[in-house]
Amino acid sequence: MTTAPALDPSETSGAVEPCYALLINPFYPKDAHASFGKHVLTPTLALTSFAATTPAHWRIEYWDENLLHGRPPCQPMPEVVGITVHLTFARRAYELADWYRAHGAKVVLGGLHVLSCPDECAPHANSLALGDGVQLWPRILRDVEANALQPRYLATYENDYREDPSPRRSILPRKSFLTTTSLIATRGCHNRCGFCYLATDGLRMPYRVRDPQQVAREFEENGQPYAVFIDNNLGSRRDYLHALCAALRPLNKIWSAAVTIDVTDDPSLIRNMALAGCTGVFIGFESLSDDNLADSHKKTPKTSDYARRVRILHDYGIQVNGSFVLGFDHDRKDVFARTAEWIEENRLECATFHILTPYPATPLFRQMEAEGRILHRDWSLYDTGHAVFQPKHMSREELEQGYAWIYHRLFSHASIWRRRPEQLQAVPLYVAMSYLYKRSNRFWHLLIKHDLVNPVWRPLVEMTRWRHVRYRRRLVQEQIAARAPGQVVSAGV
Ligand code: B12
Ligand code: SF4
Repeated sequence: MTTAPALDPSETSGAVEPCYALLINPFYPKDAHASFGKHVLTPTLALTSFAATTPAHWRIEYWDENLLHGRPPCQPMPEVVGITVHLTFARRAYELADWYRAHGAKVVLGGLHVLSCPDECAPHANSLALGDGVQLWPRILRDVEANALQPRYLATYENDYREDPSPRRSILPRKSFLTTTSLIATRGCHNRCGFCYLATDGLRMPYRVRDPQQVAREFEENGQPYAVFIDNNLGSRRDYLHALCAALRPLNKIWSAAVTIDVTDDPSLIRNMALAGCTGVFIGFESLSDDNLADSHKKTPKTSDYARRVRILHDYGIQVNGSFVLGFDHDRKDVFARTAEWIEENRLECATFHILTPYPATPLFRQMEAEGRILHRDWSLYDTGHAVFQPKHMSREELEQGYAWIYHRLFSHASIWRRRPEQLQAVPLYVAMSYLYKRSNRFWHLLIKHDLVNPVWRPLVEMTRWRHVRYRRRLVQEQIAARAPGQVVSAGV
């Protein structure tokens, strides 16, 4: 889980096959403190989103190096290799790019890191895609065919998102992920936190939404019981989320999504989410210190109100995966223990931790740089598991040790048990899921390598769906029983 497959420079490759494009998601080392399972939960939409715009006479193949099936194919050699680049796996992306170029393919690099550091990427590519691949990919392939490939292509995110085609999920290996239904309904976010990638220079991503019916159709058509919304914040516009829930509700499926805690301002929205199949939310609490949140310009309710808001989600059977950033300027050495205690007290079923990471070209990076606190520019360590800047109130080693400690504590038997849901019927599935996700790192590479991820996980997902459908019926019946005379309640679940 930590070493990429070798690329032998002397290896012979096949002849170049015209109009054959290979799309690669490069390997990245997995953090052993966190769950290896998270990497096969659901695939990124980076490649499938623009693969949908490939002209019919092109053959297209998808290769995710993180599925541990060895090095990407080269017999025959693709005419075009498209690689998505994030900072943590930029080095591997360049290795792949250099290898494929040396063997006759044309390499196109795209993704977030290409947008933030184009000059660093340029020497490794025939062409760079800066911005939205959905608009650029057909142009790039047309230019390849005309032998007129440009060094750079640029597209903004200001187009009408509703016009985008559905991602081409048929190219994904279905057995390799818990679900291949990664869905996206919105682009952008109403917030602009200084540490978030959305604040990267040159990335203008106005808030846009897709047609709820189209999103529901994609969910239905992909035939899986569970979907993960990969939106930055599915709750940015509440009227839209209400409409999306109405479209998802008749499917009788389950899903999870990232939202900000202020969605709980409107408990009727939480109820609608539950009725539409939401079983879990990923919430960026970021910090339990109001000062840290103010520094990062996150518009969020007071931290003293977080516990009440978590209860609203739990009351509707929605599990909470809390995301916490460690190492902010108001964090002292007690931040680890305090955060762990709060998570256990409020029974967050799952938690994810990140060491504060100043991504290049963001306001946070500029601030740290101006203060002389950036320790190095080895992007492979900008993976939120390493301290890459000098923290204010602790040493860099203390921050990394605290990060390891808090994961260890939250993945312990005692902590898993302390955080079990209050609804008794939900406990057995919670325990099974927690052990598979949090305590099986020694088995994950076997499940991944032998295509067993979906077969092993799927029964638990089906049971969760089945339990949730019954829970929804009960919710509606309770409302019917409590309704005022003459009030009409929809019984459809
Ligand atoms: C799904 C996801 C994951 C999945 C899968 C990751 C994977 N690489 O396989 C999992 C859960 C495993 C994961 C893990 C991590 N992730 Co992640 N993840 C996401 C998420 C939620 C969605 C990605 C996605 O599908 N976006 C939608 C697609 C359509 O957008 P896109 O990738 O930008 O692609 C478009 C363009 O960039 C372009 N494009 C992209 N590639 C290419 C290639 C070519 C050839 C072309 C032409 C165009 C093109 O076209 C696309 C359509 O417009 C994003 C947040 C987000 N909403 O984007 C975070 C995000 C990418 N993750 C992030 C991070 C930090 C991580 C972790 C390091 C966190 C951690 N500590 O565990 C790990 C490690 C993984 C890693 N090293 O990349 C950060 C990256 C920050 C940065 N500046 O690079 C993000 C932005 C989250 C955030 N808010 O900070 N992640
Ligand atoms: S709320 Fe989340 S997605 Fe939105 S800007 Fe802040 S960190 Fe980024």
